[in-house]
Amino acid sequence: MIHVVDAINRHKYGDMIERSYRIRHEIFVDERKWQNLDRGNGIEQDSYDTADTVYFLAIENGRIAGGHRLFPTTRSHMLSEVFPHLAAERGIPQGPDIMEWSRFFVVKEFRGGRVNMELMAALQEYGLRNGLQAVSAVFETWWLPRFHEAGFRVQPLGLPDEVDGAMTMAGLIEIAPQALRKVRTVGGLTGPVLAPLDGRDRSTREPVQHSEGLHL
Ligand code: A1S
Ligand code: SAM
Repeated sequence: MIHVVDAINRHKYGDMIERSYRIRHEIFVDERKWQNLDRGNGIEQDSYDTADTVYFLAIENGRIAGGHRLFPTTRSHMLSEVFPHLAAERGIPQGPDIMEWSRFFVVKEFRGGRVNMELMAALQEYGLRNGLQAVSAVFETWWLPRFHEAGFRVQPLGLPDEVDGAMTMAGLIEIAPQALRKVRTVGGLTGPVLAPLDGRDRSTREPVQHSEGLHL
């Protein structure tokens, strides 16, 4: 199951978010070698880890197996502050119904299967429950076939460019019932992946029936 953690329910997750920063350091600094994120303290945390950040954590038997995060585009965010040139063609999408998606990871021993698919499905499920139209993201181009296979529609915001030795682009990913349906089918998921209640707002807590008959 995927747990949604934000400022409202963070106290219920003890030190899970702190632990996720350490895992992010192992994955993004040590494994991916994104050296500009290294603060030398074993914790990977940037300006987009704030009280406004919504964290998604895959928790398996009390252990973090993966995660990602969303940050409001109504604030300065990674695309607007660090990578605006990647959105030179279509501009930077901003609004209350668009969030920026980043730091997607699966811990090594959980790779190659269900955790990845659950984390992908969690994005669509959360987005549909919370009225998001889309998420923006800056990603290496090898994500495009992954998005396609999962049924996510991506609108490129500009031309790809090299970042840290990797071809990287910005895109707007649609939140849509058909994407949730497809990712569930491809991932062999039989229903909602978001963990039921954790003290957050009503929309995230209670499963609902989407207007197109989809069980969220
Ligand atoms: C990005 C921002 C997001 C918000 C979008 O047969 P393989 O091993 O070649 O199959 C692989 C590759 O096709 C591809 N892939 C994974 N990592 C790649 C890389 N660094 N460069 C090029 N292609 C890569 O995905 C296939 C499956 O990968 P996997 O690791 O066996 O399994 P899984 O469970 O799908 O996990 C994929 C991720 C990317 C989540 C996992 O490898 C991971 O956590 N990597 C480190 C963190 C990371 O790079 N995150 C993306 C940046 S945020
Ligand atoms: N969208 C990605 C993510 O999910 O975190 C980051 C963008 S790009 C694929 C990877 C590059 O962005 C790496 O060189 C990484 O060091 C850099 N990067 C990630 N977060 C950053 C930040 N807050 N400030 C500056 N560079 C950052």
